[in-house]
Amino acid sequence: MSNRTFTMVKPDATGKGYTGAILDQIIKAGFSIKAMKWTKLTKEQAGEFYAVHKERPFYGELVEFMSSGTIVAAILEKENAVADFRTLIGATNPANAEEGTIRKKFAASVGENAVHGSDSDENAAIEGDFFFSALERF
Ligand code: RTP
Ligand code: MG
Repeated sequence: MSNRTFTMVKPDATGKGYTGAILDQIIKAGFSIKAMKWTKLTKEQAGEFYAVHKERPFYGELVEFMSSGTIVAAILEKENAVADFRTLIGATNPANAEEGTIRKKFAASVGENAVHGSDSDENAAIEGDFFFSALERF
């Protein structure tokens, strides 16, 4: 089991000024930041990042949304990082998310749900490599 995961603060949350509060909750939950950048994806980059969802009905909407504003991408470290981070963010649909989770507090809808969290160790590594070169991480 790896001790790293990858996250993005999504455009809805950066646009509403929630970035600081979300990062604060992540750090207070015991994650340390091993790389971070504030950036904006092109449609092509968002499409490539979410290529696993290409056949899903929401793919077009997802790509539009994820390229619609700035995002904060980060590599996080903690024991049991992938599973613990998904517990911290809560269910994909904020209506189903536990009280106190990041999505419950900051997300508006299933599409615009404030944060991304990797779903496996393998994808955490792939997603971290998508955003960060060896020089940008430690
Ligand atoms: P994420 O990858 O962003 O951490 O979210 P997740 O694992 O909880 O959910 P996933 O199934 O991987 O879906 C990726 C993102 O697509 C959008 N989505 N929209 N309209 C819809 O029904 C729908 N379903 C998913 C969400 O932004 C979701 O986070
Ligand atoms: Mg996912």
